[in-house]
Amino acid sequence: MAGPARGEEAIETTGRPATVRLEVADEVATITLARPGALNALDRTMREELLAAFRSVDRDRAVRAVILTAEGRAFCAGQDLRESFGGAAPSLTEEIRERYNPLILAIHRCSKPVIGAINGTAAGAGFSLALACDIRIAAASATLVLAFGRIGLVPDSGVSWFLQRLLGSARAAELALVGDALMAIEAERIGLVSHVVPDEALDAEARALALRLAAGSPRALALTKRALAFAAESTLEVALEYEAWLQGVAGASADHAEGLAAFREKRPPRFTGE
Ligand code: T3D
Repeated sequence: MAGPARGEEAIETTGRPATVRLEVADEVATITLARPGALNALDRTMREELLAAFRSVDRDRAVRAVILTAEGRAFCAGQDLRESFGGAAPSLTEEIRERYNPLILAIHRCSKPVIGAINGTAAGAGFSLALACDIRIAAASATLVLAFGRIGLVPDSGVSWFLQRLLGSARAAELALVGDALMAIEAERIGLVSHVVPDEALDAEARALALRLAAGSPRALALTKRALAFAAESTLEVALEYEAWLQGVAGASADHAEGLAAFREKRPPRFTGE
């Protein structure tokens, strides 16, 4: 794979044309799924390239916010079913453990805020990719569908974990068991996506939000993500203690000093991540 991105680059791991593009501009990385002819279904190469892209932006100090989006009329149709073998080897357990779970963790644990710009259908593991993002914005024509049950599989790649936390158990059970497609507007109503925007405005809206995030303190944003992830698993007492500890870290940073100075001088802060 090529090194950290400047301008636009394709992530290639196999010598084949890249299926994922990574572009960095104005401290915002845009990761684009680029197999529109297959509705951006995840084949093995694409999963590897997507993982490489997230690892790259996580390491790259020049990146302060990330957008995950896709080319064409779909966001991602999930596992490429032309690559699936049903009951034949290799076992799906191993496949999910080795190929999907690291990808979901890389997105969710990315130290930069990740915006999912859902441009079209997100199905199966494509739905999971969207759920792993911190914030989701959807194009009005997008739909989200837990397609797993339709092919006799169970929701994977974090669906059971994310859905219950985002929606509560009853709504999560309905979605997971019934599996009806959700139109973007309904997904917004139940809180699964933050905003629905006209299709043609999606890129600009996602970018505007990413630029706002990129202007924030990288350190504070990374610690905020850690606080949220930690609190989801802990009691109030333990979460309070963790917040206090994180605040000690943030409070000792140059970014905090800069934030205070900017407040006193009535000017926008210039955060460096130090
Ligand atoms: O196997 C493992 O490794 C386990 C991992 C599981 C994780 C998963 O993600 S399981 C879920 C896999 N995904 C699905 O089951 C979704 C299947 N696709 C659909 O349900 C529908 O295609 C969509 C809802 C995504 C879109 O519907 P629509 O009507 O807009 O499009 P279409 O006509 O169904 O599909 C257009 C083309 O894309 C078509 O190809 P063709 O006939 O034009 O040559 C279709 O076969 C292809 N396509 C759609 N989804 C996939 C796909 N090809 C490969 N894999 C796909 N997932």
